[in-house]
Amino acid sequence: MKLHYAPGTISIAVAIALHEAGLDFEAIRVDLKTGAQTQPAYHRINPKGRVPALETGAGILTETGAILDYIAAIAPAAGLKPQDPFQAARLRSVMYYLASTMHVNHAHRMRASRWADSADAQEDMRAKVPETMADSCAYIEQHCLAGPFIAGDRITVADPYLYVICTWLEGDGVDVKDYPRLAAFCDAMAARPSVQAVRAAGMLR
Ligand SMILES: N[C@@H](CCC(=O)N[C@@H](CS)C(=O)NCC(=O)O)C(=O)O
Repeated sequence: MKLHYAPGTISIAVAIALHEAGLDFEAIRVDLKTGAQTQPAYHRINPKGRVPALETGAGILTETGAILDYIAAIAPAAGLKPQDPFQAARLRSVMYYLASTMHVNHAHRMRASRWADSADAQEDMRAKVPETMADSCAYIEQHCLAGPFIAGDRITVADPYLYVICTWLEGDGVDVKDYPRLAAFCDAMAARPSVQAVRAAGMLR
């Protein structure tokens, strides 16, 4: 498989999950700084112009949550999603929240121009990020960590998703130490060989 990624972005959740699943992959860097994601060559991979995109034997997948779900499904021995239908759906509900709310809150800092043209409106959006990200952290802290990890004692594919978003918190003006369970989760993730491998590869800041 080929993972199209950019360092520090949500695409690194996929890299971590591939390591956790024990699946080999080729990492192809997309240079967001030079706008490679806006070029026709990359639009042929992902017409949305975003990372991640995962080239599989069956075709190309986009959207972090869907890719993570796929990784859990093709590597069942790694046990990266619960067998129980309710618990599996609960895991997906956390990933949908990360995709639809927490990642979008964060994007208002660097990508405000997606939603407004005027400099004032964009500045208002940027100013709101510490508050909306803190709200998301409080929700995760109180409702989403069933144990040290999202599903309890075992790591699942939702954990790399949350972890990569947590690496953005400092830049978003949020101190993870204000959320003790989330801070412990981050420490547990940082200690994993999968996370250390992507860090050593320069994929995570
Ligand atoms: N919903 C998408 C969002 C992907 C996304 O926004 N990725 C960002 C990096 S974190 C990106 O590619 N940004 C490039 C751009 O906006 O031009 C997913 O989860 O895969």
